[in-house]
Amino acid sequence: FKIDAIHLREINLPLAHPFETSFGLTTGRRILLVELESDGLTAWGECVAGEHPYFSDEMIDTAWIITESELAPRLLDAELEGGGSCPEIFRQVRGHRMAKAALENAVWDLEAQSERVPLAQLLGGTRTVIACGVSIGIQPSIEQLMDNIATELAAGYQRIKLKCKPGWDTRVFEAVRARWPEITLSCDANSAYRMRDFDHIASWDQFDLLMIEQPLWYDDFYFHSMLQKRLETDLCLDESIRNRRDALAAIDMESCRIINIKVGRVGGFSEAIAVHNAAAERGIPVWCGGMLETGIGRAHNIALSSLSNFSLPGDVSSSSRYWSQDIIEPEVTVNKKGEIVVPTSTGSGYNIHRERIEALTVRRQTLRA
Ligand code: OSB
Ligand code: MG
Repeated sequence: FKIDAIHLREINLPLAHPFETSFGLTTGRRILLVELESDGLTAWGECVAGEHPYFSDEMIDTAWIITESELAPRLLDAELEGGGSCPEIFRQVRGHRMAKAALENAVWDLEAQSERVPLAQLLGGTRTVIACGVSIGIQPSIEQLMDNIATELAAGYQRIKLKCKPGWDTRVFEAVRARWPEITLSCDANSAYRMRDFDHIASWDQFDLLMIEQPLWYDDFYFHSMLQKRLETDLCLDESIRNRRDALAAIDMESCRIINIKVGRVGGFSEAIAVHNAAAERGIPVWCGGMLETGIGRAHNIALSSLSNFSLPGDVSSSSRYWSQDIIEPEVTVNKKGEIVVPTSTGSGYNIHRERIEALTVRRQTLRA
């Protein structure tokens, strides 16, 4: 099919609670949404790039420019078979994977609608429910963290991931393990450690963590493989994995034993499926990461998480953990077993709350074929 129009918009949405990582504090999000029109159908995509280039080198303003000047014109010119056509259409543009993913994922959504199948099924998903964990940001105090963990466990979440950094690590893990010796616990450093910290990180083997996520440089494989040799605990890579070849390199040199897949970070559903399959063939489990998405990105994460090798609880959690009101209906909810039920209706399975999006929009632009 052909895309008749692409609408870009920026919405500003305050977070219900601030989220702190080793690279900074987020209190609200500036989010680029794309809306595609094709033959009477509309489909949406969310760009997960942040306001600043701190998690990756992309940010909302670069994503906007690349989408407007390079990606949207190529998409409007193309004759598409489906979402899987996008990587080839965008191939000449290097990098900018989060910008590409927003458009590609919307095309997959469009394809699911036009074929009248659930998006999860179109992607090759087989799971009817997905296992959910939570990512808990760095807190002002250990007491505050303990309260948060108690709340999330009571809600049923299957895995607690603690954001950490030097000064918010060993002491915190000790306190959490003293109160909850048995829970499934992991940590995510977002690249906050260096080689001098190897012994320090090795001492965390005592906490029986499910994994340690991206402790070293955001673009590294080699030093993570050095570190993995020193640990009993499995390493997981997030930032370093940009595509299938990265996953193969990381698995081959044992830089990690688990992979976090974020569909925006790898450039869209096509590459996410390729990473998933490469890991599955080599016995490496994957899970779906999150980027503080609104319901549009969250719905796409749910569909992706229905693929079979998403065997560990992901960071896909309820809308209400992030937003006082989401921009989809119904909002994403998690049951008492810590699961999200994968929608079985056509497309993403959620409706867009257009009025709310209009009210939140601060910038817009339309491109036509
Ligand atoms: O590293 O997983 C990460 C949020 C923003 C940037 C990076 C990360 C995160 C999270 C939040 O951990 C996960 C979520 O959306 O729940
Ligand atoms: Mg991470």
